[in-house]
Amino acid sequence: MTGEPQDDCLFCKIVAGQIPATIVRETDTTVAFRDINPQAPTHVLVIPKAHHQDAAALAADAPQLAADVLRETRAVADEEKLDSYRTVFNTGTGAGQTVWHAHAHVLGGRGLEWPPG
Ligand code: IU
Repeated sequence: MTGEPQDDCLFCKIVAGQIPATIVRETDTTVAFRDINPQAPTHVLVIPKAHHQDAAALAADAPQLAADVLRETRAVADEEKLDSYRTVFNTGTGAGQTVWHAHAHVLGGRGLEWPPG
């Protein structure tokens, strides 16, 4: 069920402290940690603690929590001293989503091209 921890979800395990991650920020509702395969000098993932499969489900089912995630992307950028940064929600396989627990990528620290690949 949406919002409930999933046994087979890697990011739920990070939230539960069952697998390690380099956590940079934590709030009552969110966790931010460094991506294990960084695509930029700063590459941090911001996730809701509650399980929602993607950004669309998060926005539909828990809009306040979606706002919490978005607010935290800004907080991460501030902590990383990023004037410019990109916030990405890959939603669906065709867009490159590989982990089915909503997450915002915060990318910065280098020039970022547009359109993305
Ligand atoms: P995606 O948008 O679903 O493709 O992003 C998933 C990200 O999760 C991707 O950038 C991975 O490098 C990252 N990640 C991680 O940080 N730690 C992990 O244990 C695993 C994936 I699996």
